[in-house]
Amino acid sequence: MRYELYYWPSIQGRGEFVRLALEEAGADYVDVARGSEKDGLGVPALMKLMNDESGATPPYAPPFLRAGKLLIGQSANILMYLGSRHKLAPKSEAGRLWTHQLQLTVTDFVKEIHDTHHPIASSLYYEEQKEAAQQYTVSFRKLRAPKYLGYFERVLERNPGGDKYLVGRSLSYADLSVFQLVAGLRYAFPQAMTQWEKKVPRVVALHDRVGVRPNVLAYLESDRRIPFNESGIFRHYPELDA
Ligand SMILES: N[C@@H](CCC(=O)N[C@@H](CS)C(=O)NCC(=O)O)C(=O)O
Repeated sequence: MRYELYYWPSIQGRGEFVRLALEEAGADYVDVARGSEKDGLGVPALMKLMNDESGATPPYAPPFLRAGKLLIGQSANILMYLGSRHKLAPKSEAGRLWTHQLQLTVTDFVKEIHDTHHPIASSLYYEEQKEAAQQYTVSFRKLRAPKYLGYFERVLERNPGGDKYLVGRSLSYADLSVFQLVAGLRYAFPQAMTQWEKKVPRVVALHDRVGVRPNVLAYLESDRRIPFNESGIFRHYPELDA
């Protein structure tokens, strides 16, 4: 089955957590909005699905994934689905729930990262909320980012299967997502991240381990990996990175 991923074509954003899972799994997928309009793809295809009033399970916002008859929204939900189909999560109920729990925590963290540049409203430009962004980011840098990263460090430390992966003894989609968090935070907050990383050596080692997996590495080096930029979740604004 060829999956159809629907996400904005010029940013990594929340779609990247799904792209990484599809790439690691070697899954057959089309990144719909990045395709050509001549082939019925591109942003119009994404908008068409978003505005479709006939579907009984409309997604709220991208990313969403078409898998045969299923149309699945919410990045954590998409990953839960891909995890069981592509051996990127344990089979047991407890293991599946735990991996999903970790992913929901990633989702929370992503929202707070987003709010560093959009603390007042997503509908306003960064330039219209710069002052509030600087205020918000003080506590993000001091408390929130270290707390989330420290949590994933503790999870690795306490994993009965060892500290190589977050869940058990093998890679899960949560590991891919923590890889993306580290890569993104390094881009957005290069100075602060140098300090945060000192306290989370297992998280950094996990990032390095995931980044050299053959499928992940091939993806990162391909033009399918959109470079970080100032339109996505992880934005580098030096004034926010004390
Ligand atoms: N919790 C959802 C959030 C989805 C979301 O906020 N998507 C963004 C793009 S990254 C969007 O287009 N939002 C439009 C909106 O919130 O109105 C997820 O993780 O998939």
